[in-house]
Amino acid sequence: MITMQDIVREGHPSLKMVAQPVNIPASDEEKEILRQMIEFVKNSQDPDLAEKYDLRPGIGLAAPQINVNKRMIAIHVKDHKDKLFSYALFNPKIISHSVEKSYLTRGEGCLSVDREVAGLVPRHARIKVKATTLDGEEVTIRLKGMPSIVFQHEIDHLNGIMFYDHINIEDPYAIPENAIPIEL
Ligand code: SB7
Ligand code: NI
Repeated sequence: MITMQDIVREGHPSLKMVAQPVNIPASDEEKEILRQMIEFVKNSQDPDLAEKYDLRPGIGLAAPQINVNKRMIAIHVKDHKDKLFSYALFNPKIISHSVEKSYLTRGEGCLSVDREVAGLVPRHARIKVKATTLDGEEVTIRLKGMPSIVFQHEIDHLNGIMFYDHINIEDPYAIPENAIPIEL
């Protein structure tokens, strides 16, 4: 089982690397790691399990955060209408995105960052992602709102990019141009 002890923190080289694509069909070992990743994300949102295992609630996880340098992400998050977006994916790729942006009004955090980082993180408002599921099926997923932001946060991890790399250093709370505010 994955716990916080497995999560690498800022300063670890894994977080700055471009992760390797997974050869499809994925190996049993790769599938098992991805299954554990989605399990961790779900467990971290269960109050009893989170307390028992001292998990910080997370809505997503990327393999480099557990020091696995492969293109795998797990996401378990609800949108503003309470619709669940639960995905465990290999080789996720943004194949198109809106010009319009969005941002969380309260900024972002990261399980690999043990400090509050102030500032707004501009993201694409809408994205289309192509990926392969645990069952080996190729899927195309259209996302907006919070799920779109979480996908972009996780895919960034696969490219060695942290959420704060997007924050305007001169003025962290400058409202991004042409962007939809999203309240958490
Ligand atoms: C706020 C939090 C996350 C994504 C977008 C906005 C995920 C936090 C957990 N992670 O560090 C996953 O990489
Ligand atoms: Ni993160």
